[in-house]
Amino acid sequence: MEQTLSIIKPDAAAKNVIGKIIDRFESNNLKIAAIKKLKLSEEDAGKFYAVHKERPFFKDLVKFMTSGAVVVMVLEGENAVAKNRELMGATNPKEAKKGTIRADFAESIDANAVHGSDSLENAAIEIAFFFSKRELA
Ligand code: IDP
Ligand code: MG
Repeated sequence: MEQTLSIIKPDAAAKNVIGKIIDRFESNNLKIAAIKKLKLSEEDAGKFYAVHKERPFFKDLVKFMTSGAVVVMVLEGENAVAKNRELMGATNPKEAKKGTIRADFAESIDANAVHGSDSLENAAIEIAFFFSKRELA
């Protein structure tokens, strides 16, 4: 059993498709182990995406991620990290496979509907960034 971090980004939350996205996870044997809706501060977003600090799109990414509320979740299940990445589709929705969340709900490479941890190691770091022990009980 694995856990991974998922974020429904501001574009998707604003489009009123939170439930539709959660249904993709639940229909594919991923359980919502923890969940909350919040608005990231600039500091939060900068810390969360610190690995991308040197990338040309970093500033835009922080601006976008703080532009509205997000839904942060811990998904739990067999191969949760890889399964979530598969359900999300490619970073650029134009390259995402048919039927994936990004193909169906995202507009552009910046506003791409969802985040998902890219490894088990990063999943643990990202989960701890957002959730306390009590919330994960
Ligand atoms: P991922 O979300 O599929 O793991 P990453 O490469 O980790 O993709 O990038 C993090 C986020 O940064 C992406 O989801 C996207 O919102 C944004 N991003 C990545 N590459 C670009 C780009 O070339 N232009 C603009 N935004 C980008
Ligand atoms: Mg990534």
